[in-house]
Amino acid sequence: MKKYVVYLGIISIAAILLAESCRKPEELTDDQYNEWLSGGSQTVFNTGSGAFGSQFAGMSARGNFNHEVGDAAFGSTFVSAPAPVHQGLGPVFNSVSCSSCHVSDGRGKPPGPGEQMVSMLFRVSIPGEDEHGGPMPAPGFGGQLQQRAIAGSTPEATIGITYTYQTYFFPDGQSYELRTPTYMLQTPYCPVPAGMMLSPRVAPPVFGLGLLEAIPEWALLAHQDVNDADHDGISGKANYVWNVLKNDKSIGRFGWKAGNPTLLQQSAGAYNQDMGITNFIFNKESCEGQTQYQNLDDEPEVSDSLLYAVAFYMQTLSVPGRRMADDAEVKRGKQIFTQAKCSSCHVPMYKTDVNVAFREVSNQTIFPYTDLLLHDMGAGLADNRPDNLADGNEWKTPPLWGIGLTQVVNGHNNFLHDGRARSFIEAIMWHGGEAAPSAQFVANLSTDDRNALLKFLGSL
Ligand code: HEC
Ligand code: HEC
Ligand SMILES: [Ca+2]
Ligand SMILES: [Ca+2]
Ligand SMILES: [Ca+2]
Repeated sequence: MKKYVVYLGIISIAAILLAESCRKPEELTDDQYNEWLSGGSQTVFNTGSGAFGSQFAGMSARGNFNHEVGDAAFGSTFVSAPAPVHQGLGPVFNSVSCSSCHVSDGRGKPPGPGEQMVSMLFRVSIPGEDEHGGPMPAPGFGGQLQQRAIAGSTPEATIGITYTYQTYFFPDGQSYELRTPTYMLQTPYCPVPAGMMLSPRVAPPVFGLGLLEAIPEWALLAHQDVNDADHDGISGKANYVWNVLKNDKSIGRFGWKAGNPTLLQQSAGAYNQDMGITNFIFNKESCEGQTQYQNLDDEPEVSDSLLYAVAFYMQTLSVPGRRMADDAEVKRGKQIFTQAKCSSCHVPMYKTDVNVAFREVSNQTIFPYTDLLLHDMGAGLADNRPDNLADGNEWKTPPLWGIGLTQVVNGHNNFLHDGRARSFIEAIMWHGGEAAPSAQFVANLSTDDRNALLKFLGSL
């Protein structure tokens, strides 16, 4: 409680600063904003295991109610029909609830040795594009591999994951180990089409997304430099993807390749593909056109209002505030973050659009540390599977806000799209392609400076 009072004080100072400079906001430097407030007014100072699960402050009673309905739906376990509630699971699916993958509103991880995949999934496609420029569904498998099925149906396939391990040394003599995954498609229920491509993805954290959705498109495009016209080695490309309700393309913001335009569509797609739950946006079972399809699509299996409530829940989770932002070593780490050009992609600060209809996300200064753009990350991280404008080497820069609380909330430090990294330093040393010079810069740091950088990441 005490902390809130202190931060309220800081908020009002920040508000004065903002008000004084509102004529020329573009001239404000990072330091003039309050970096403690990663999510602007939607920042929460909770450093415990629930750090990713707080609802926005200052919502109306109706907003709080919708958030709570969405929260309950996010945690609901679906079962196969007939059942009194939450029926319609499958016929094929990845998991039984949103929260079984987005654990505590945080991230998933790859399975351990001998375990089944729980909070991770595989996208699939064959070469070519669908009618909207998206990935071409694989005959028999569609756009996603479902490794589980209800009684009477067959899982599409399972995936075996093995790792090879290699040790490397920094110039200062310290060592680090990287593990490289290999994926094996096992027991497919039908012949695998030639050239089928697999894209492994762990569930990313889901807090702060309403603020990312509120960043104006022009502000994202301002960082775009598709052909690296300024020759700094960093490109950055917006993905443009099919927006079902708009019946047109929109900028992609969500998913590891920015393959999804809105939180509503992402949530509807998750119900449909990840759980086999039809809805008004995706009203055919994921196995439509395949042998397991039963054509039982007359009624959506999740109601429109519950779908909207879950999407609203995704829009209204607060961002954890910074810890130790004024610590001398953390501040030095932040300078190194800039010197290493991490901030070229992990762009620290944005201002959200003015939005009178959704004032909780309106006009907020936020510190997400992402540009939401696609970058070539090199062959080491490539999935070699295109996704709209993203090619096989490209990934969206993930936000880094709250990343220092991953261990506390999720009990692991598995990072990157497939969870292969087991620490910050492993995640950094996997950076290739456009980001290779940044990784090289970090490799050549003194032990103290590298530790300062890692401490800074831990403070986000
Ligand atoms: C089987 C695990 C799994 C389940 C179940 C699941 N998700 Fe996800 N979720 C993922 C993965 C993996 C991604 C990244 C997808 C991609 O890269 O395209 C994701 C991405 C998202 C995102 C975008 C996050 C971001 O930062 O880009 C949202 C929002 C989301 N899921 C919401 C939901 C909702 C709502 C449900 C339940 C209806 C749900 N998810 C169920 C695994 C899952
Ligand atoms: C060229 C753009 C670019 C630069 C430069 C860059 N990154 Fe990244 N970063 C990315 C992308 C893209 C990913 C996701 C890659 C993946 O999942 O395979 C990523 C992932 C990460 C992750 C893991 C995030 C997560 O949610 O799993 C961390 C931590 C990280 N970067 C830190 C850094 C640091 C520190 C630096 C500077 C030394 C840096 N990055 C430089 C683009 C960049
Ligand atoms: Ca179903
Ligand atoms: Ca499928
Ligand atoms: Ca450039």
